[in-house]
Amino acid sequence: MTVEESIILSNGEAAAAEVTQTTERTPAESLLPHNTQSASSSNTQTVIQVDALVVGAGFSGITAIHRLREAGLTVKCMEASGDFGGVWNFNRYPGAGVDVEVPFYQLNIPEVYRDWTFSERFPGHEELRSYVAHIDKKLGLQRDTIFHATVNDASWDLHKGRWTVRTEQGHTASAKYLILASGLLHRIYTPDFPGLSNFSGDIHHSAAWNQNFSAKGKKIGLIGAGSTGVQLTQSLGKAAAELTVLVRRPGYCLPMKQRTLTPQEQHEWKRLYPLMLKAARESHVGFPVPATTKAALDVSKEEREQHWAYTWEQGGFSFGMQAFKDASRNKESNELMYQYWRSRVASRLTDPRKLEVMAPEQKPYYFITKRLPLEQDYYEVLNQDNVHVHDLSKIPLKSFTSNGLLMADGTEYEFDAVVLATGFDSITGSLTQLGVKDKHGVDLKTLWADGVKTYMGITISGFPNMFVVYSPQAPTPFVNAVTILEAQVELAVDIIKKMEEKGYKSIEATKEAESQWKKDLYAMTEGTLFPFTDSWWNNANVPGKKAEILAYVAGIKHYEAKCRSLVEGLQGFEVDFGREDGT
Ligand code: NA7
Repeated sequence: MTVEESIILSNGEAAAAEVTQTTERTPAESLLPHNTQSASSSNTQTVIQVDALVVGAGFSGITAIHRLREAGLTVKCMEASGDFGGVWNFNRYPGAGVDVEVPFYQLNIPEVYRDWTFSERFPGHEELRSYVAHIDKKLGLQRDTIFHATVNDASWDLHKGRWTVRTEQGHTASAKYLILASGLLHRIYTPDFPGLSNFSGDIHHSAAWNQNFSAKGKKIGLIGAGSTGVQLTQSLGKAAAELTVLVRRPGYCLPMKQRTLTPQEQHEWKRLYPLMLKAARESHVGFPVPATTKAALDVSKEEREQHWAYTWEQGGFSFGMQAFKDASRNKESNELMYQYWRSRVASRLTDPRKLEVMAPEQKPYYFITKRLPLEQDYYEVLNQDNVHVHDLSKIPLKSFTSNGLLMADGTEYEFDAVVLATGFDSITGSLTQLGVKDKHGVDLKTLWADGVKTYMGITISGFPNMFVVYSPQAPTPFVNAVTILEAQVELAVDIIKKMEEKGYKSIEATKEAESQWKKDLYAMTEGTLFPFTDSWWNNANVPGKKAEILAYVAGIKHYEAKCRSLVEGLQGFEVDFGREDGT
């Protein structure tokens, strides 16, 4: 049996009987289908030899497998969980779904989209998992994927010019190229709440949902009002006897305008998909909407309100994406936008006390400088008598008790369950847990302790032939995920193709190029309101992490054009040409 065959066998049905589970599954993993197996004795003893190794089988990993295969490389993907789909394997709470509308949250691969239709404008988590299963079927991804393979060590062999990658379960792989596609919002963040372990009721994080949990008739406390908190409020508020939403800062929610989609209308659109997806790629945030060329302060109140009303009715992110051009730079313009938003909320959230928490007169942070959640009937649910709102910014949480929560003013809440919608150790959290070392043996976690350093967001000095996709220091946090990950994967694969064509041994970003990239990133936000708001966009959501600018705010079109101009002549890289004479 060849090495390749032994790996295929270890992922296929034939091997199932001889495979044993070697690691404990995390709470989230225990919810997953065991559709493939953990390390078997056969694959722990052989070293997997491939051109490219991909870490992570979410949308970015899947795209990387596909594009690397197209480029003629041999590729394997290692995935810690038991299935494809990344975040959609973990986000299984009631009401979970994507805030990006069809057709923009899908891969730009005709053989995949040709015979797939979604049932709603904003698909839910179950449908997204079916979609991912469809991609797998179309592209035959399983034959190149090893599940339950948790990468915990990767080092560069200077002599061989290859990466050696190991997993917790005992796999070893050797690859010329390493592609980290480990995701942005994957590692759960549970704040260090005092007395958390004293609570005797159910407690779970949104991304590790207990499928046996029923909210019916229960008293529930929900911490968090980001996109996840909003979706959970909408579903739990309808089922629970009582729901108390504990809010530190409210999300500035936009109307989703969800609707069902017919196969017929998608059939019509499909002819236009190449154009639509190209236009998304050439846009600012991954949606082909016209940029607003006017400043709010240069037009009349009537014109402003007409524009806002129009974009509001479009639904989705339109209100934010088509903001007046001075909204993210001028405080007065930003305030006008906020007050318009607040008036729309006030027309629905009629309880004045709740309104003052969810849309206060004085805004707690600038509009559009933090992810805008989408909502369907959030404010109607908040209005319900069984739904309560607690303002943590005024009365913080003191501790968990055995029955619920004790607040700083002595108020006690009794809950049957507490749900944490507190977000993720985002952006860097997954990358720094992989045990990836630079060519001198220093872990990425150590190297990034005082701040993220990359070149173009996709390469890192000291890590030859390694590429990071769906990554920091790129437009990633604030744009459509699929658009940016496709752009980044294609950039990485184009560099690899160039190297293979020329027979180069390795490529590595220079320190100078890296530090210039960071300077450019900071320069872009100068004069904007983004640096004034803390959130996961700038790593400020987890205490102890270094808060910094991590988004390339000039947008996808600008980013890709800039990267392409640099990649063209391999500018900012040191190249090992693999020849004695250095040619
Ligand atoms: P987010 O957007 O990071 O939201 C987390 C929420 O949890 C947010 O309301 C936080 O308040 C709140 N939070 C976090 N820590 C605490 C503590 N210690 N006490 C009280 N409240 C806290 O995560 P989501 O899961 O909603 O969404 C993540 C992304 O997934 C989203 O942006 C989409 O791109 C998809 P804060 O606002 O920090 O005051």
